[in-house]
Amino acid sequence: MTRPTRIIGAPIDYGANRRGVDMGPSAIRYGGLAAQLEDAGATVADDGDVSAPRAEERDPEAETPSEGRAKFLRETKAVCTALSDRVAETLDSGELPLVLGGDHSIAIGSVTGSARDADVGVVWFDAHGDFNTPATSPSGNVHGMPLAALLGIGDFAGVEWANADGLREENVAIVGLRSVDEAEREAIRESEVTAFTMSDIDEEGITAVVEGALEIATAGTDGIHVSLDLDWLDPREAPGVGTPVRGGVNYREAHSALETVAETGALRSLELVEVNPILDEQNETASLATELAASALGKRIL
Ligand code: 6HN
Ligand code: MN
Ligand code: MN
Ligand code: MN
Repeated sequence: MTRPTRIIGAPIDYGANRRGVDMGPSAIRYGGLAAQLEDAGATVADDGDVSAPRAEERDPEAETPSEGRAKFLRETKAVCTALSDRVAETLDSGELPLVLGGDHSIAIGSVTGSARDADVGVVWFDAHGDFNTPATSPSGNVHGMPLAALLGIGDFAGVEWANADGLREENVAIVGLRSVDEAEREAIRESEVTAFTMSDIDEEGITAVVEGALEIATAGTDGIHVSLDLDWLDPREAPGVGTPVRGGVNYREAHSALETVAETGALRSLELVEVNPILDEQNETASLATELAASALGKRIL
């Protein structure tokens, strides 16, 4: 038995350095999302997309942080604030929000919405730490910052729209890490966040690592938000992503991980991000995203 699921698209690529992930929501829907979710036993409603102005019409530096760089901060704030409300409303109505990105900066909206009236844990499947701040970011791209923003790290401290009320560092687990910037590494180490690297998966296996991550995210919380950056997978499995990094998990490991998520019964909200159809092959990364969502919602072979 699955809860009714509501799809919410966030078609933006303000936070990434190459165009294309703004087409992710369309590609994922076209890849058969609704049918996959129905196979998983979910009833599906689709809210369409939150509205987002075209990047070309905007000045990326219109709003600048007090230190460092964060491109399209003003637009990211507007979209994430709207998304946050939609996610919170969806949960209020007893449905499970399934957010489609878009670049990973949209997690600021998804997680603040999910953690508005509840204590929430987060499992962050990603090649990257997404723990930069405007001051430490080598790129100024906000998709490298959402975890730091949600947790109020550095200059994100006290930034109302970006900090997640019901999220504590000790309930956050990153899984699959293999690309981290120098200052980001320091910040992760200094935090209470737990990071499971690809080496941990090599040594312990995917099941043990994901069980460890879920234990962290469920400890003392009302439920978990799963943020699935498709670059978590190896680029051979998922070529259509904004920032591919070799050495990721394979197809079976990815499914197994999301099946383990489903088994907890604790899934509260889910997002699929960083699908870039322009770089994809025959929409295979988007299709894979739909399959993984179905696994997270409890689809089984038998
Ligand atoms: N993502 N660490 C790099 C940066 O620019 O901050 C890459 C971030 C990638 C973020 O894939 O969601
Ligand atoms: Mn990411
Ligand atoms: Mn990533
Ligand atoms: Mn707040």
